[in-house]
Amino acid sequence: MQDTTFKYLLHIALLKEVLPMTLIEDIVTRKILDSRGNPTVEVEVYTLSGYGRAAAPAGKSTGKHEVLAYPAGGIDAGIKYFHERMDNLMGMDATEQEEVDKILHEIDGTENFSMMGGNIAVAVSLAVAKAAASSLGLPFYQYLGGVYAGNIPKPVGNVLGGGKHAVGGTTIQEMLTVSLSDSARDNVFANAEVHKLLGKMLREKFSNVSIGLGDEKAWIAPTSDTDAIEMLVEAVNKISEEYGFEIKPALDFAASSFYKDGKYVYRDGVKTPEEQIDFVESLVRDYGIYIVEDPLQEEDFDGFAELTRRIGHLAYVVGDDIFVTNVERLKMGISKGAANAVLIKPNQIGTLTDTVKAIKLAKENGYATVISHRSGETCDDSIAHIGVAFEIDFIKTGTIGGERIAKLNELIRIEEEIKGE
Ligand code: 2PG
Ligand code: MG
Repeated sequence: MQDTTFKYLLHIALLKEVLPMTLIEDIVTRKILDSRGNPTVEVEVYTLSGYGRAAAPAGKSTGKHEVLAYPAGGIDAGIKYFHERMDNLMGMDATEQEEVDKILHEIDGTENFSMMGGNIAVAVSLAVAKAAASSLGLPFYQYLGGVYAGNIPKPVGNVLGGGKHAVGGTTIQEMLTVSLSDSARDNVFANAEVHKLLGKMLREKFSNVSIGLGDEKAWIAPTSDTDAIEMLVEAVNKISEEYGFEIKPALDFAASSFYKDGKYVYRDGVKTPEEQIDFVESLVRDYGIYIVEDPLQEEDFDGFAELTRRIGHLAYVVGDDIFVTNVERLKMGISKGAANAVLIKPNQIGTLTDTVKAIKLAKENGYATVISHRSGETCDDSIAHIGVAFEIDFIKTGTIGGERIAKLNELIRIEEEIKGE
């Protein structure tokens, strides 16, 4: 027998041996706590030779067009609904992610996961992918991205905020720091230093008031938006100088959450949509804001397009609530030139396959990508792996706090593995 034929037959024999190892044997669901003390869902998927666990996060400033996190009856109703139908997934090959996600859509049967809940779907979908990776003995990022996966996204971290995440804070939901060195470890540490320095600056400025932390562990202080931005810029510049690499300021307005009756209602004044566009443009020009996320409300595609025309060459204009990780909404944005970057949140759309479709569409059209945590989180670190696997540009996941550093520390570990340091 020729050597090559022998190798081929051996290969087939081995494959036959290996394949059953990735078949789904069991699925376990449970309620666990999220970082706000609310129940969320955790799912475990078992194959003969592996296992994957994933948990869903929870948004507070959710987009109107996201899939529903849970059905009308709440998390228990969603879990019950899934349990009664999860036999459909048993025996499926965990490496057939698209098939698995198709079945999840079929099990639910609605456009927006309103029967089972997008949070249950996303936890199952991610747990299946992690089980497949574990069955094949591969790190999750490498299973998803292949041998060339290796770009570590730059971390974007919320350091001072308000909006729906912190009553009494700024109107703009998040003031963020973005560290841009080539080292993931240095970036993670530098962002945390910006957080620390801002805390010190705020305690000095507001010596008679107690300074708290919001949902994402960003500082809350009774400051105006523009004062807060000035402090952010000062802190970012100081740490940048100290660390010797670029660190930039960024903002997530989450503008839908303070858009009322056709106007943007700030604590210290009201702006028309035109004034809001001018305001955002001036912030980018005057303060060098590097990323502006959701600067306008979620239905204003034309406003996003106008703003992108004005500042798209200077800053990333990121769509979160406007796109909700949904390819149809993203396509609409692309056709109008609305935004030049997209926020990616797997639980906004409900499955890994749908998430990857949005990432690919964005990349094909030259949009930058930002993978993101939610304000309510667990220690699940899937987004760190997805970020590396698909060469995503940025990862927004806080700067401190157990549920945030779960992702950041995982980036450090992945970097070590990739660079072999
Ligand atoms: C956002 C997110 C995460 P939430 O608006 O980008 O920071 O908030 O999870 O509450 O939607
Ligand atoms: Mg946002």
